[in-house]
Amino acid sequence: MFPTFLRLQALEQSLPASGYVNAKHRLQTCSPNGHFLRNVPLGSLVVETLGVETMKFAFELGNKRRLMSSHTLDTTSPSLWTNLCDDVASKNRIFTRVLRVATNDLDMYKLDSNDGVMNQGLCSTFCKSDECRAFSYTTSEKRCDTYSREIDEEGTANVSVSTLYFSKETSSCSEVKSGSPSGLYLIYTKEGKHVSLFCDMDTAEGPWTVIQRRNSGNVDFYRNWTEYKNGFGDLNTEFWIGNDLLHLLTSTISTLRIELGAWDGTRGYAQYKKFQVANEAQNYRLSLQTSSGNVSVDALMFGNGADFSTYDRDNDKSSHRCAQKFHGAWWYKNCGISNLNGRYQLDSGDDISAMTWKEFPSTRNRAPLMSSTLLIK
Ligand SMILES: [Ca+2]
Repeated sequence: MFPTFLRLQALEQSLPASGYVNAKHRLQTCSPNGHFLRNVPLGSLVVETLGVETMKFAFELGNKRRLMSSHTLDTTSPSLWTNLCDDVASKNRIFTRVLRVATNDLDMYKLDSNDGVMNQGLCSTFCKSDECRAFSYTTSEKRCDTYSREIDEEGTANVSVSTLYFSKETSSCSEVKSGSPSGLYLIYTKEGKHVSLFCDMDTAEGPWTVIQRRNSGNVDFYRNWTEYKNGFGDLNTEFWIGNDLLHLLTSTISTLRIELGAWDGTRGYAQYKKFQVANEAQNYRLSLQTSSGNVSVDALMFGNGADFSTYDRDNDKSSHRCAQKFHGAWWYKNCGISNLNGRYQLDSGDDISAMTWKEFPSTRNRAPLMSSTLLIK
Protein backbone atom coordinates (compact mmCIF):
# COMPACT_ATOMS: atom_id res chain seq x y z
CA MET A 1 0.00 0.00 0.00
CA PHE A 2 1.26 3.47 -0.90
CA PRO A 3 1.71 5.96 1.86
CA THR A 4 -0.66 8.88 1.35
CA PHE A 5 2.10 11.15 0.17
CA LEU A 6 3.14 8.90 -2.69
CA ARG A 7 -0.41 8.26 -3.71
CA LEU A 8 -1.07 11.97 -3.97
CA GLN A 9 2.00 12.45 -6.02
CA ALA A 10 1.13 9.65 -8.42
CA LEU A 11 -2.34 10.97 -8.95
CA GLU A 12 -1.28 14.52 -9.49
CA GLN A 13 1.17 13.52 -12.17
CA SER A 14 -1.56 11.76 -14.08
CA LEU A 15 -3.85 14.77 -14.23
CA PRO A 16 -4.16 17.25 -17.07
CA ALA A 17 -1.80 20.12 -16.32
CA SER A 18 -3.13 23.61 -16.74
CA GLY A 19 -2.54 25.89 -13.84
CA TYR A 20 -3.89 25.12 -10.45
CA VAL A 21 -7.36 25.68 -9.15
CA ASN A 22 -7.62 28.79 -7.14
CA ALA A 23 -10.62 30.86 -6.16
CA LYS A 24 -9.44 34.31 -5.13
CA HIS A 25 -5.97 33.04 -4.36
CA ARG A 26 -7.22 30.31 -2.10
CA LEU A 27 -5.33 27.12 -2.35
CA GLN A 28 -7.77 24.41 -1.45
CA THR A 29 -6.58 21.02 -0.46
CA CYS A 30 -8.27 18.04 1.02
CA SER A 31 -8.40 16.23 4.28
CA PRO A 32 -5.42 14.20 5.42
CA ASN A 33 -5.11 10.40 5.36
CA GLY A 34 -5.74 9.85 1.70
CA HIS A 35 -9.13 11.49 1.50
CA PHE A 36 -7.75 13.30 -1.50
CA LEU A 37 -9.09 11.56 -4.61
CA ARG A 38 -9.81 8.44 -2.63
CA ASN A 39 -11.86 5.93 -4.60
CA VAL A 40 -11.58 7.98 -7.73
CA PRO A 41 -9.96 6.00 -10.53
CA LEU A 42 -6.96 7.46 -12.29
CA GLY A 43 -7.76 9.52 -15.33
CA SER A 44 -11.37 10.05 -14.35
CA LEU A 45 -11.15 13.80 -14.23
CA VAL A 46 -13.12 15.40 -17.05
CA VAL A 47 -12.88 19.04 -17.98
CA GLU A 48 -16.41 20.22 -18.61
CA THR A 49 -15.90 23.78 -19.73
CA LEU A 50 -12.84 25.90 -20.10
CA GLY A 51 -12.93 29.66 -19.99
CA VAL A 52 -10.34 32.36 -19.71
CA GLU A 53 -10.65 32.59 -15.96
CA THR A 54 -12.82 29.72 -14.91
CA MET A 55 -12.88 26.06 -15.49
CA LYS A 56 -15.50 23.53 -14.56
CA PHE A 57 -14.54 19.97 -14.10
CA ALA A 58 -16.15 16.75 -13.03
CA PHE A 59 -15.34 13.35 -11.69
CA GLU A 60 -16.62 10.26 -13.29
CA LEU A 61 -17.22 7.80 -10.55
CA GLY A 62 -18.66 4.59 -11.88
CA ASN A 63 -21.45 5.76 -14.16
CA LYS A 64 -22.04 8.87 -12.14
CA ARG A 65 -20.65 12.15 -13.30
CA ARG A 66 -20.36 14.60 -10.48
CA LEU A 67 -19.94 18.22 -11.53
CA MET A 68 -17.51 20.20 -9.44
CA SER A 69 -17.90 23.90 -8.91
CA SER A 70 -16.09 26.38 -11.09
CA HIS A 71 -12.85 27.89 -10.00
CA THR A 72 -10.63 30.72 -11.01
CA LEU A 73 -7.40 29.75 -12.65
CA ASP A 74 -4.24 31.29 -11.40
CA THR A 75 -2.13 31.28 -14.50
CA THR A 76 0.96 32.52 -12.70
CA SER A 77 1.34 29.28 -10.79
CA PRO A 78 3.10 26.10 -11.76
CA SER A 79 0.98 23.73 -13.70
CA LEU A 80 -0.97 21.33 -11.64
CA TRP A 81 -4.37 20.86 -10.15
CA THR A 82 -4.67 20.81 -6.42
CA ASN A 83 -8.37 21.10 -5.79
CA LEU A 84 -9.77 17.78 -6.82
CA CYS A 85 -11.92 16.63 -3.98
CA ASP A 86 -15.22 17.91 -2.79
CA ASP A 87 -14.57 18.17 0.91
CA VAL A 88 -12.09 20.97 0.55
CA ALA A 89 -13.58 22.85 3.47
CA SER A 90 -12.55 20.14 5.89
CA LYS A 91 -10.99 21.15 9.12
CA ASN A 92 -7.62 22.85 9.10
CA ARG A 93 -7.22 22.54 5.39
CA ILE A 94 -8.02 25.92 3.90
CA PHE A 95 -5.21 28.30 3.08
CA THR A 96 -5.17 31.75 1.61
CA ARG A 97 -2.41 32.90 -0.67
CA VAL A 98 -0.61 35.90 0.76
CA LEU A 99 1.01 38.00 -1.94
CA ARG A 100 2.94 40.64 0.00
CA VAL A 101 4.95 39.16 2.83
CA ALA A 102 7.43 40.80 5.16
CA THR A 103 9.86 37.91 5.46
CA ASN A 104 12.38 39.30 7.95
CA ASP A 105 10.95 37.82 11.13
CA LEU A 106 9.32 34.75 9.62
CA ASP A 107 12.30 32.49 10.36
CA MET A 108 11.58 32.77 14.07
CA TYR A 109 8.40 30.81 13.51
CA LYS A 110 9.76 28.16 11.20
CA LEU A 111 8.72 24.63 12.13
CA ASP A 112 10.20 22.53 9.40
CA SER A 113 11.87 22.68 6.02
CA ASN A 114 11.78 20.04 3.28
CA ASP A 115 13.44 20.03 -0.12
CA GLY A 116 12.31 18.18 -3.21
CA VAL A 117 8.61 18.67 -2.60
CA MET A 118 6.91 18.56 -5.98
CA ASN A 119 4.48 21.43 -5.63
CA GLN A 120 2.66 23.69 -3.21
CA GLY A 121 -0.30 21.33 -3.01
CA LEU A 122 1.91 18.67 -1.52
CA CYS A 123 3.64 21.27 0.59
CA SER A 124 0.27 22.09 2.19
CA THR A 125 0.06 18.51 3.41
CA PHE A 126 3.08 19.23 5.62
CA CYS A 127 0.94 21.82 7.39
CA LYS A 128 -1.78 19.57 8.79
CA SER A 129 -1.21 19.94 12.50
CA ASP A 130 -2.90 22.52 14.66
CA GLU A 131 0.50 23.98 15.40
CA CYS A 132 1.21 24.73 11.75
CA ARG A 133 -0.44 27.97 10.66
CA ALA A 134 1.26 28.76 7.36
CA PHE A 135 3.66 27.46 4.76
CA SER A 136 5.77 28.71 1.90
CA TYR A 137 6.86 26.99 -1.27
CA THR A 138 9.94 28.00 -3.23
CA THR A 139 9.51 26.85 -6.80
CA SER A 140 13.14 26.78 -7.95
CA GLU A 141 14.39 24.63 -5.07
CA LYS A 142 11.10 22.81 -4.55
CA ARG A 143 11.46 23.79 -0.92
CA CYS A 144 8.58 23.59 1.52
CA ASP A 145 8.78 25.56 4.79
CA THR A 146 6.15 25.46 7.50
CA TYR A 147 5.50 28.07 10.20
CA SER A 148 3.78 28.25 13.56
CA ARG A 149 2.33 31.69 12.87
CA GLU A 150 -0.26 32.97 10.41
CA ILE A 151 1.11 35.26 7.72
CA ASP A 152 -0.50 38.66 7.35
CA GLU A 153 -0.61 40.63 4.15
CA GLU A 154 2.07 43.32 4.42
CA GLY A 155 0.92 46.20 2.22
CA THR A 156 4.33 47.65 1.42
CA ALA A 157 6.31 44.45 0.96
CA ASN A 158 7.38 43.22 -2.46
CA VAL A 159 5.35 40.51 -4.12
CA SER A 160 7.44 37.41 -3.97
CA VAL A 161 7.59 35.54 -7.26
CA SER A 162 9.88 32.64 -6.52
CA THR A 163 8.34 31.83 -3.15
CA LEU A 164 4.60 31.39 -2.68
CA TYR A 165 3.15 32.01 0.77
CA PHE A 166 -0.03 30.50 2.13
CA SER A 167 -1.67 31.13 5.47
CA LYS A 168 -4.28 28.98 7.18
CA GLU A 169 -7.89 30.09 7.28
CA THR A 170 -9.83 29.68 10.48
CA SER A 171 -13.21 28.25 9.54
CA SER A 172 -14.67 27.93 13.03
CA CYS A 173 -13.80 28.82 16.61
CA SER A 174 -12.70 25.22 17.13
CA GLU A 175 -9.77 25.89 14.80
CA VAL A 176 -8.47 28.87 16.71
CA LYS A 177 -5.03 27.91 17.93
CA SER A 178 -5.15 26.38 21.38
CA GLY A 179 -3.98 28.75 24.09
CA SER A 180 -5.51 31.75 22.34
CA PRO A 181 -7.64 34.09 24.46
CA SER A 182 -11.42 34.47 24.21
CA GLY A 183 -12.35 37.28 21.87
CA LEU A 184 -13.17 38.25 18.31
CA TYR A 185 -11.78 36.17 15.48
CA LEU A 186 -12.21 36.47 11.75
CA ILE A 187 -13.75 33.21 10.58
CA TYR A 188 -14.02 32.02 7.02
CA THR A 189 -17.32 30.19 6.55
CA LYS A 190 -17.65 27.36 4.10
CA GLU A 191 -19.88 29.59 1.99
CA GLY A 192 -16.83 31.74 1.42
CA LYS A 193 -17.70 34.66 3.67
CA HIS A 194 -15.48 36.26 6.28
CA VAL A 195 -17.39 36.92 9.48
CA SER A 196 -16.30 38.20 12.85
CA LEU A 197 -17.26 35.85 15.66
CA PHE A 198 -16.69 35.88 19.39
CA CYS A 199 -14.83 32.69 20.29
CA ASP A 200 -15.16 31.62 23.91
CA MET A 201 -12.00 29.71 24.84
CA ASP A 202 -12.76 29.53 28.58
CA THR A 203 -16.12 27.82 29.06
CA ALA A 204 -15.96 24.07 29.66
CA GLU A 205 -15.84 21.76 26.64
CA GLY A 206 -14.94 24.63 24.30
CA PRO A 207 -13.88 26.42 22.20
CA TRP A 208 -17.35 27.79 21.59
CA THR A 209 -18.85 30.37 19.26
CA VAL A 210 -21.03 32.80 21.21
CA ILE A 211 -24.38 33.41 19.50
CA GLN A 212 -26.15 35.40 22.22
CA ARG A 213 -24.97 37.18 25.32
CA ARG A 214 -26.83 39.24 27.92
CA ASN A 215 -25.34 40.52 31.11
CA SER A 216 -26.10 44.21 31.50
CA GLY A 217 -29.41 45.16 29.91
CA ASN A 218 -27.65 47.83 27.83
CA VAL A 219 -28.93 46.39 24.57
CA ASP A 220 -32.66 46.25 23.90
CA PHE A 221 -33.67 42.74 22.77
CA TYR A 222 -37.28 43.61 21.94
CA ARG A 223 -36.62 43.79 18.22
CA ASN A 224 -38.37 42.95 14.97
CA TRP A 225 -37.97 40.08 12.51
CA THR A 226 -35.43 41.87 10.31
CA GLU A 227 -33.24 42.78 13.26
CA TYR A 228 -33.24 39.19 14.52
CA LYS A 229 -32.53 38.02 10.97
CA ASN A 230 -29.47 40.25 10.63
CA GLY A 231 -28.32 40.34 14.24
CA PHE A 232 -27.77 43.31 16.54
CA GLY A 233 -25.77 44.54 19.50
CA ASP A 234 -22.05 44.41 20.18
CA LEU A 235 -20.14 41.11 19.97
CA ASN A 236 -17.99 42.11 22.94
CA THR A 237 -20.95 42.84 25.21
CA GLU A 238 -24.60 42.05 24.47
CA PHE A 239 -25.84 40.78 21.12
CA TRP A 240 -27.89 38.39 19.01
CA ILE A 241 -25.73 36.94 16.25
CA GLY A 242 -28.49 36.98 13.61
CA ASN A 243 -30.71 34.14 12.46
CA ASP A 244 -29.27 33.94 8.95
CA LEU A 245 -25.77 33.42 10.30
CA LEU A 246 -27.11 31.06 12.95
CA HIS A 247 -28.62 28.96 10.20
CA LEU A 248 -25.33 28.97 8.34
CA LEU A 249 -23.26 28.03 11.38
CA THR A 250 -25.59 25.28 12.52
CA SER A 251 -25.46 23.59 9.13
CA THR A 252 -22.22 22.12 10.48
CA ILE A 253 -22.01 23.15 14.11
CA SER A 254 -24.29 21.12 16.24
CA THR A 255 -23.89 21.43 19.98
CA LEU A 256 -25.62 24.22 21.90
CA ARG A 257 -24.71 25.22 25.42
CA ILE A 258 -26.77 27.64 27.46
CA GLU A 259 -25.19 29.33 30.45
CA LEU A 260 -27.54 30.95 32.95
CA GLY A 261 -26.92 33.30 35.86
CA ALA A 262 -29.51 34.27 38.47
CA TRP A 263 -29.50 37.46 40.54
CA ASP A 264 -28.91 35.40 43.70
CA GLY A 265 -25.63 34.11 42.23
CA THR A 266 -26.89 30.69 41.15
CA ARG A 267 -25.31 29.48 37.93
CA GLY A 268 -26.55 26.72 35.67
CA TYR A 269 -26.21 25.30 32.20
CA ALA A 270 -28.06 23.14 29.71
CA GLN A 271 -26.45 21.44 26.75
CA TYR A 272 -28.05 20.11 23.57
CA LYS A 273 -26.92 17.90 20.71
CA LYS A 274 -27.89 18.24 17.06
CA PHE A 275 -28.81 21.87 17.43
CA GLN A 276 -29.98 23.26 14.11
CA VAL A 277 -31.75 26.39 13.01
CA ALA A 278 -33.56 26.19 9.67
CA ASN A 279 -33.47 28.95 7.05
CA GLU A 280 -35.72 31.97 6.82
CA ALA A 281 -38.21 30.25 4.49
CA GLN A 282 -38.76 27.79 7.34
CA ASN A 283 -38.96 30.58 9.91
CA TYR A 284 -35.65 29.56 11.47
CA ARG A 285 -37.28 26.47 12.97
CA LEU A 286 -35.49 24.95 15.95
CA SER A 287 -34.38 21.36 16.23
CA LEU A 288 -32.24 19.84 18.97
CA GLN A 289 -31.74 16.92 21.31
CA THR A 290 -31.19 16.99 25.04
CA SER A 291 -27.67 16.18 26.08
CA SER A 292 -26.67 17.26 29.58
CA GLY A 293 -26.90 20.02 32.13
CA ASN A 294 -27.60 20.87 35.75
CA VAL A 295 -30.82 22.87 35.56
CA SER A 296 -34.00 21.32 36.92
CA VAL A 297 -36.15 21.87 33.81
CA ASP A 298 -35.08 21.19 30.24
CA ALA A 299 -36.83 24.36 29.16
CA LEU A 300 -35.60 24.79 25.59
CA MET A 301 -36.71 21.28 24.64
CA PHE A 302 -40.25 22.58 24.88
CA GLY A 303 -39.52 24.72 21.82
CA ASN A 304 -38.12 21.85 19.75
CA GLY A 305 -39.74 22.02 16.31
CA ALA A 306 -41.06 25.55 16.86
CA ASP A 307 -40.64 28.40 14.41
CA PHE A 308 -38.99 31.62 15.51
CA SER A 309 -41.35 34.52 16.31
CA THR A 310 -40.83 38.22 16.82
CA TYR A 311 -43.38 40.85 17.85
CA ASP A 312 -44.04 41.64 14.19
CA ARG A 313 -43.95 38.02 12.92
CA ASP A 314 -46.25 35.63 14.75
CA ASN A 315 -45.28 32.05 13.89
CA ASP A 316 -46.37 30.42 17.14
CA LYS A 317 -49.25 28.01 17.74
CA SER A 318 -51.01 30.21 20.24
CA SER A 319 -54.03 32.42 19.56
CA HIS A 320 -51.96 35.12 21.24
CA ARG A 321 -48.87 36.76 19.84
CA CYS A 322 -46.39 35.07 22.14
CA ALA A 323 -43.50 37.40 21.30
CA GLN A 324 -45.61 40.36 22.40
CA LYS A 325 -47.01 38.58 25.45
CA PHE A 326 -43.49 37.50 26.49
CA HIS A 327 -41.82 40.74 25.38
CA GLY A 328 -39.19 38.75 23.46
CA ALA A 329 -38.27 36.86 20.31
CA TRP A 330 -37.89 33.11 20.57
CA TRP A 331 -38.95 29.66 19.47
CA TYR A 332 -42.44 29.84 20.98
CA LYS A 333 -45.08 27.13 20.56
CA ASN A 334 -48.22 27.98 22.45
CA CYS A 335 -45.68 30.20 24.14
CA GLY A 336 -42.88 28.62 26.12
CA ILE A 337 -41.03 27.92 29.29
CA SER A 338 -37.80 29.66 28.31
CA ASN A 339 -37.53 33.28 27.17
CA LEU A 340 -33.88 34.24 27.00
CA ASN A 341 -34.48 37.25 24.75
CA GLY A 342 -37.14 38.59 27.12
CA ARG A 343 -36.96 41.87 29.01
CA TYR A 344 -33.81 42.46 31.07
CA GLN A 345 -34.81 43.43 34.59
CA LEU A 346 -33.93 43.05 38.25
CA ASP A 347 -35.54 40.18 40.10
CA SER A 348 -38.53 41.70 41.84
CA GLY A 349 -40.64 38.59 41.47
CA ASP A 350 -41.61 36.09 38.78
CA ASP A 351 -42.43 37.60 35.39
CA ILE A 352 -42.99 35.67 32.14
CA SER A 353 -42.02 38.67 30.02
CA ALA A 354 -38.57 38.85 31.57
CA MET A 355 -35.47 36.91 30.51
CA THR A 356 -36.36 33.61 32.20
CA TRP A 357 -35.85 29.87 32.26
CA LYS A 358 -38.54 27.84 34.02
CA GLU A 359 -37.52 26.79 37.54
CA PHE A 360 -34.13 28.37 37.39
CA PRO A 361 -33.21 28.86 40.18
CA SER A 362 -35.03 25.68 41.12
CA THR A 363 -37.00 27.26 43.95
CA ARG A 364 -38.62 29.76 41.59
CA ASN A 365 -41.01 29.53 38.65
CA ARG A 366 -40.05 32.38 36.30
CA ALA A 367 -37.35 34.40 37.97
CA PRO A 368 -35.91 37.27 35.90
CA LEU A 369 -32.26 36.36 35.25
CA MET A 370 -29.05 38.35 35.52
CA SER A 371 -27.24 36.77 32.58
CA SER A 372 -27.53 34.29 29.77
CA THR A 373 -25.11 33.14 27.10
CA LEU A 374 -25.80 30.85 24.15
CA LEU A 375 -22.78 29.07 22.76
CA ILE A 376 -22.38 26.63 19.89
CA LYS A 377 -19.69 24.35 18.60
CA1 LIG B 1 -49.98 33.29 17.59
